[in-house]
Amino acid sequence: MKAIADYLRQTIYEVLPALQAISDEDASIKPLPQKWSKKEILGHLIDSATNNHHKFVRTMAQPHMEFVGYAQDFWVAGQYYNSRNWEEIVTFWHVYNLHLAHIIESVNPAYLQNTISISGSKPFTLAFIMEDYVEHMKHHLRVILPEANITSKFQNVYNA
Ligand code: NI
Repeated sequence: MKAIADYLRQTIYEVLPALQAISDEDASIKPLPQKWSKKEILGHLIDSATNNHHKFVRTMAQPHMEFVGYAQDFWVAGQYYNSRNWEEIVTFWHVYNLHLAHIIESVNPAYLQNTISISGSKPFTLAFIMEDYVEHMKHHLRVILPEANITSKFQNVYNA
């Protein structure tokens, strides 16, 4: 899984300077009342990180894991990401993902075929959800940084 971990770290370091260059004021702007600001999108990626952190470690612990989804819009609104400091959101997202890259890199290969179902979905392997996690992140980073030309190796089909 070193390739996926490297892919995650590479994604982070590719966009980090551009994220840090965005002002706190710009990061708070909501394009439409019902659309997420940059703070809220990166906040959603922190929520994805923490939910996937649980998925990764819990799926390592047993051959099959039944997990629950989460109300994404409520998580973003309910945590008031838009009134958080942008620099701190970026740092938190950055450092949290370095830890997830470490988990992905270090996972015992014997666990990679363990499976997880989310709210009754079909089972996905741990290897697949780790890969898909990175693609979901890229999908949202493209919205924050449309000019950054963020490319994908895989298709994001599972994480939303
Ligand atoms: Ni999403």
